[in-house]
Amino acid sequence: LDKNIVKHNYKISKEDREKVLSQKAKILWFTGLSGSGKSTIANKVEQALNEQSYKTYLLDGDNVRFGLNKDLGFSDEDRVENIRRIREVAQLMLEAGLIVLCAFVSPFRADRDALRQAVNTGDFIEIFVDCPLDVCEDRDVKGLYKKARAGLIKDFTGISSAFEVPLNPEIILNTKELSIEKCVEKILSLLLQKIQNSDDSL
Ligand code: ADX
Repeated sequence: LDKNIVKHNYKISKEDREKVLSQKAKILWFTGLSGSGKSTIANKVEQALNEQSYKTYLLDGDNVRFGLNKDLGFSDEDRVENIRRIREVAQLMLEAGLIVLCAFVSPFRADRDALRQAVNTGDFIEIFVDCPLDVCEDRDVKGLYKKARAGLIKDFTGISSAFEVPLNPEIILNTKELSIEKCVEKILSLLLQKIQNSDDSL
């Protein structure tokens, strides 16, 4: 960090922006193996919120890696940097008053916890999209597991790279057992409950 940088205090706060938008800002963080259902569920949740006129934005691993993070690969080091940048973007969007949905494998606990610690308790909702590896591998929507097993992709999460299971997520969704609709319902009910409970000044 350059010693000559001094932080400027903004005159408008997160609360001011939330008031204008008539909503409470939150981060919904989806973590889980590739093929577990993160993007599918996050998209459905965003659709439901959008229909109810909530202001949202969806950050998704595959998409962000086409732009902001296109210089990053899948080594441990690059994954840490991937999530660090996403954390910064998500925090800015939270400050802007949005409900931010983040769908990333985000395999390392410390990286996810860093965001929890950086924002107000209650603003961060960690959703563990918990699907057994063999089910993700059977689905193999993108054909990546087959390639990883054949040794064509190195550092593949669940096969040749670690996934650290969340210890205290707000929501666990077993997508092997639970329908997408049930998963969406579960998220919406917790989110709306949290929004209403913190809803003192709207
Ligand atoms: S993260 O681990 O750094 O959080 P991120 O969510 O951005 O990963 O990207 C994961 C997506 O990239 C997966 O959904 C998958 O389609 C693709 N992918 C390509 N190579 C790998 C790999 N080695 N490990 C995991 N996912 C990979």
